[in-house]
Amino acid sequence: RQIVGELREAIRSGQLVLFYQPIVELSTGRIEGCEALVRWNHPVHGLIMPDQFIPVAEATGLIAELGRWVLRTAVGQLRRWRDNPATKQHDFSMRINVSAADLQSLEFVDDVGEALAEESLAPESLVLELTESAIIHNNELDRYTLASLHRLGVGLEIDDFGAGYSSMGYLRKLPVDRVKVDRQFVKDLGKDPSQLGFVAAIQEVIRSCGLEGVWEGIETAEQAEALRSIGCASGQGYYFGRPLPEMEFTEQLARQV
Ligand code: G
Ligand code: G
Ligand code: NA
Ligand code: MN
Repeated sequence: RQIVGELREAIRSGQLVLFYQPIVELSTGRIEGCEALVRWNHPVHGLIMPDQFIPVAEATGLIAELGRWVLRTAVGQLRRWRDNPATKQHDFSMRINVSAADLQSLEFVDDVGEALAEESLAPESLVLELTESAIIHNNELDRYTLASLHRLGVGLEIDDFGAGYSSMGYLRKLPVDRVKVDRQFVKDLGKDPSQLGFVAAIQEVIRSCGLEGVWEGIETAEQAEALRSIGCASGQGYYFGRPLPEMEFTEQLARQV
């Protein structure tokens, strides 16, 4: 279809942009990282959201090229923030979304290693967000890629935890460090009193697996405070900041340091 050709051209001609959303340490409110979220700045249609073109990229194999662009751009951005006196912070980390197809590619691990080396960044400064569905088919190649990424030292995070029908067994088996809990669980905090107990139980499952929880979809001060009160470490959501273009996010970072 026409959109495939347009998207290929978009990647090559610089029409894709990354927006950045803060991830915050709940106990202090400090920005500890950001998630890079891709948008397509289309010359005619304006800003197109990823749910409109990521599935197309995945279905056509363009996702590998798109993923490489995201990786390079995000890592380059992190280097610029590290070099900028207004935004230097040592343990600030970049999170990128990785699709199932990336794990199926043997070059992916090398791409990640090279991108970090070229910008002289420590592997821990990059966290890869993997959806449950990406990990869950759990074949030989996925396991091999995950183990190699783990050995490389980049952070590995399960995204949208609890959204699908997957089992919890893999939390103990996969070499991941963090779990980002699907935003549906935060939505009812502050409305339904029994929800806090439920969320605390999820938090306990994550903690007992030796993992850190990241809570997304935080939109109010009450939700942030409720999560903090039960010991949740990190949060993300409109309450702390929307996904922003480079310049605006840089200003948000600079205000904080
Ligand atoms: O950006 P938005 O807030 O609309 O993101 C919607 C979804 O699009 C995200 O949850 C994520 O799954 C997907 N997405 C966003 N950016 C990327 C990206 O760079 N790569 C991949 N594979 N998916 C992305
Ligand atoms: O986990 P995932 O990659 O799907 O998360 C990113 C998506 O979540 C993006 O589409 C982003 O715009 C959206 N998002 C981020 N914070 C919030 C929030 O507080 N509320 C809602 N409804 N969506 C959010
Ligand atoms: Na994500
Ligand atoms: Mn999510």
